[in-house]
Amino acid sequence: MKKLVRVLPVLLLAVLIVTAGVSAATKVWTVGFSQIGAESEWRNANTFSVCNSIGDDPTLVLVFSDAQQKQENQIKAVRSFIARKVNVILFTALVETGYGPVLTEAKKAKIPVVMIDRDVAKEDRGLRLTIMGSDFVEEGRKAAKWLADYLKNQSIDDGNKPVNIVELQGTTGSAPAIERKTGFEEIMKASHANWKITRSQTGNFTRAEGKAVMEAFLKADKTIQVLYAHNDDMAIGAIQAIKEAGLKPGKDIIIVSVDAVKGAFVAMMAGELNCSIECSPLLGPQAVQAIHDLRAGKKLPAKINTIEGIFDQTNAATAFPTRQY
Ligand code: GYE
Repeated sequence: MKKLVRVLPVLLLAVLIVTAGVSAATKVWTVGFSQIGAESEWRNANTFSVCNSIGDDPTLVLVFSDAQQKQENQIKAVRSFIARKVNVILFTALVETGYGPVLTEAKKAKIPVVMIDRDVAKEDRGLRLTIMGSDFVEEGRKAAKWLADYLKNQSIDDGNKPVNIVELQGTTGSAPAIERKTGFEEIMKASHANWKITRSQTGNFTRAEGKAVMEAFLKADKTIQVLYAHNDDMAIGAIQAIKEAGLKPGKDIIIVSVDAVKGAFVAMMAGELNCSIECSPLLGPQAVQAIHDLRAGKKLPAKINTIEGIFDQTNAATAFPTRQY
């Protein structure tokens, strides 16, 4: 009897917790997700991760919109989410600027906007609740630092002779293109005065444009030593162009890129890509966590960072079997 008296409050508490869980769980939330397109392996993995994580959650209903690389489509999508009175908006900004008015509309409608991946411009950041994703400036720094070590170890850079670098930029005006350039140049200016970015053009984060731009670079310039590509897809396109020009990618031209998608691992294992800085697209689980926290009335941190690594030809084969994207 004594034992039962002791056990009863515990049981009661357990019942209370379970009921609270059920009632909170039954409060279904509608989530609007405005994605920018399907330009790269990274983007497809990101769409898959976010849509699946929401789809697997019985307490969430997803309204998905693919903007097909057009800002006006994104603005329309966010307006339709507002008209539908969704509970929360997940949003990736194609480019940084131009979303102020539509974000103001969401704010007026009291719908929280959680940025995933690409942020909006500084002046509009007060209109969204938080941003989750990678530190693109840091990725640019990591690329430059990796390159510095590699060039030194291979006795290619003596610190005096010029090192000629070409750059394939991501979508003009997008956060990762701006910030990956900034981070790389920061290290270059601080410690490698002899490095020169001799050509720099956008390849819009796609294989096809990466290839086309690299072809043009190679035709115009026989002195290219390094390619810095803002993503793997453009690097993979460029590798094709380099081969077609009769050169050896990864040897005649050293290539550093960002994302660490499976295609990059294949290229590294073939000796054709030298390094890829990881940028994880697997933001679905943390997006769902943030929505749960919001629904529970918790305050979200101003920035939710992802943890990432660096891969090159020394560790690509070991890491490859466990890669999820
Ligand atoms: O690096 C690129 C994609 O915004 C971080 O967009 C993302 C970038 C990614 O197309 O592959």
